[in-house]
This record gives sequence, C-alpha cells and structure tokens, in this order.
Amino acid sequence: MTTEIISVKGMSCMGCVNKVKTGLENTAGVEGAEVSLEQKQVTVQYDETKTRPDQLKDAIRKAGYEVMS
Ligand SMILES: [Cu+2]
Repeated sequence: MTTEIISVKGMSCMGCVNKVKTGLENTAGVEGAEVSLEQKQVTVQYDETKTRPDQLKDAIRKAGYEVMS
C-alpha cells in the first residue's frame, strides 16, 4: 500500500469533496481517499500494483477538478 498526496484546485464545498472522494474510491486499486477542503488536498491510499498516481489524477479530473501537483 502506498499513499499519494495530491493538490486539487476548484473544490468549494462538501459536494465537491464528495465528488472527488467518490471518483477516487471508484477507481480500481484505491483503498481509501481523504479529502481536505481547507488544504485543497487529497490523501489517497492505493495498491501500487493496481493503479498509478497518473490514474488517480485522471479520476480527479474526471470528477471535474484540476490537479495542481
Ligand atoms: Cu462544491
């Protein structure tokens, strides 16, 4: 298991937080995602044999938000 911290741009409310969290948790290999609205940051725990940071970032973009890191 690996942890990746990703900065996300454009989240403004709990609805955004839930969209990003759900998008990540529906991604194969993701074990859990914690989203901080205050820090505009997502902490993702994932199985590095099943997914990669690029795919995590794609999931965030697909949810409708920009990735800064
Ligand atoms: Cu929102």
